[in-house]
Amino acid sequence: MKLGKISNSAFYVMVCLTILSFMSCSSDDDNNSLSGAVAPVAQEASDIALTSFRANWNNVFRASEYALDVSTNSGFSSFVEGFDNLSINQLSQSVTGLNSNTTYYYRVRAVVGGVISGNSNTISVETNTEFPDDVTLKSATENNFFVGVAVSEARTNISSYDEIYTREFSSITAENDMKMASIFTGIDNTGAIIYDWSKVDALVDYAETNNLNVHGHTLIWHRSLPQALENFSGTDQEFEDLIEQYITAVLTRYQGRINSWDVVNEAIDDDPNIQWRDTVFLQRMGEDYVEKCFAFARAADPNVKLFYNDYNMTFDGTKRGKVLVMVDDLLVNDLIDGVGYQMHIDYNFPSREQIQEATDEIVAKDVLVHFAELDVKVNAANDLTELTEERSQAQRQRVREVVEIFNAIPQNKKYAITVWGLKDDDTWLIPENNGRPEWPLLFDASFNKKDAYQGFLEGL
Ligand code: 9MR
Repeated sequence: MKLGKISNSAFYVMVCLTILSFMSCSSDDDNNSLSGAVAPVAQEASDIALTSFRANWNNVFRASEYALDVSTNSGFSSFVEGFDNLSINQLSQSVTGLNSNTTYYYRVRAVVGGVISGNSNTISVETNTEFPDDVTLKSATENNFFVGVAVSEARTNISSYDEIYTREFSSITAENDMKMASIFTGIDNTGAIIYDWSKVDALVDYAETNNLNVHGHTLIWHRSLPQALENFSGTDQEFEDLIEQYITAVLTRYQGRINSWDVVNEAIDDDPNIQWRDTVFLQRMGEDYVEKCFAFARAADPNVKLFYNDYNMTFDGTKRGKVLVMVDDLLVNDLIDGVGYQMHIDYNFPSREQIQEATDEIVAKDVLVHFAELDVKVNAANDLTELTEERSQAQRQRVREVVEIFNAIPQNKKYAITVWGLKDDDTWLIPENNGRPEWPLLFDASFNKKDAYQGFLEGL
């Protein structure tokens, strides 16, 4: 049979139809779907880390590039952002920005002469769950900001505590030992304050021996009132003189050894309509008592950094507004250097956006920022009798968010993140809530690193 002559354009159409029919026949999972467009063979992942891995595949003859998909599901019904048909002109690709402890899937196609192959085989890979032991909170934040821990003098010089304090942290804060009621033990018959410096001295020595910063907490707090001030029968002026005497004595004694102090703690009222909490300090010294205390501190030691510290600042915008006004007022006379946002938060509250907004507002002021007293409740609703894997991962994510937000603050304004205790069973929250189980810290009762600890590192 004699074949008729085929025109150029008809020949072209035929070629196209042939290619199209091949394409429609090739299943997505074919390894060798098209002549000239052989699918690559994906190889096992390498360089697997907490939040990244390297995807690998073999060479396809004459491929000009490859297209990589990464998904958290093996059906590829959604893609990891940035890894949806990503074109690559080499035989491996680093996949970053992932979550730890998560299974990912990847597949790849080859492009040969403008024709795309079917999908390779699918490789699954699980990101790591823990940082290696030589990465510590301290090493990961060096030259960036202090990572502090609330300590008590009674729990120093116990090897299991010491080992973690010195390995993981660059700063300490006394959870209770530097409060007024602990130092100011009475008034003698000449009217002078009687001091007990023993625990403060021991902690400051401990910090120096172990190269730890000390953030002092707290000079003035209505909940740590010495008996002698509670029942004080002298005049208001005599009361104020005692406060000046106290602040001056503490700052003078530890000049150059304690780097910063919470001068006044929790002075703002929670009632939106009331500025100052009703305390003996307000009653005796008047509405400018906060300013007076900061001025006493500045005069006693012009080099120590002076902080105001308060709670609910991340979500109570009204309270925060009042604090910010006070900060502005103190800044007029250069009386304040930093603000502590107490981070007693929940695994699901406040939102990341709320914490970010609160942070932006303090960063806009000319002060250092301290994320103080960090602990993350997971059992406020009392629905757990043990820390579940799910809640533990949620807590890890929360800690990661908090650290990410802090870490993004301009370098010259980052002071410290301080966790409020070392291990879960030491937390103030259990006695505070009549024994309700709680696991709010970075280490468990046996001194093991928790998921929340890994979340801190992930946030950096
Ligand atoms: O954690 C502290 C707890 O051990 C004390 O009993 C309590 C009263 O002194 O203070 C706790 O710490 C508080 C901190 O000093 C200021 N912000 C609120 C903290 C929790 O109450």
